[in-house]
Amino acid sequence: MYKWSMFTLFILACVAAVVIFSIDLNDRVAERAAEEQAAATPHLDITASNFHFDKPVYEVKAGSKLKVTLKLAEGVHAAEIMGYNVKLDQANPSQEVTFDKPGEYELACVLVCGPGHADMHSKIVVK
Ligand SMILES: [Cu+2]
Repeated sequence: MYKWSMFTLFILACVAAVVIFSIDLNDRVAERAAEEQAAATPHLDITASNFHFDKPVYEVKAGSKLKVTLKLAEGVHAAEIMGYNVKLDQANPSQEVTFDKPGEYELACVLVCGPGHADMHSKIVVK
């Protein structure tokens, strides 16, 4: 009787282990699929440092829909693309934008971040 109980307990433990492993595996597969989809989404990354953006000019194709993301490499900044109603900061670093109006738009830091704040400007060129 004791051997039979131990055998049953062993089988139940094995089944539980397989179920737990398969649930964890499904979660990891779903996470990986979400990461791959995010990486495949066209994007425009803007990196801010004290007291400039990483490029003087960002060119985007007219009509493109991009996930625009503000990355902070140094200091705390916020960015606005004038004429496109795009405001990015630490709390809201990404926004999907459809660049449907060709032209040149000012990208500026809109958070007083230090002595070089007034010079933190770049351009977004939509063409
Ligand atoms: Cu600033």
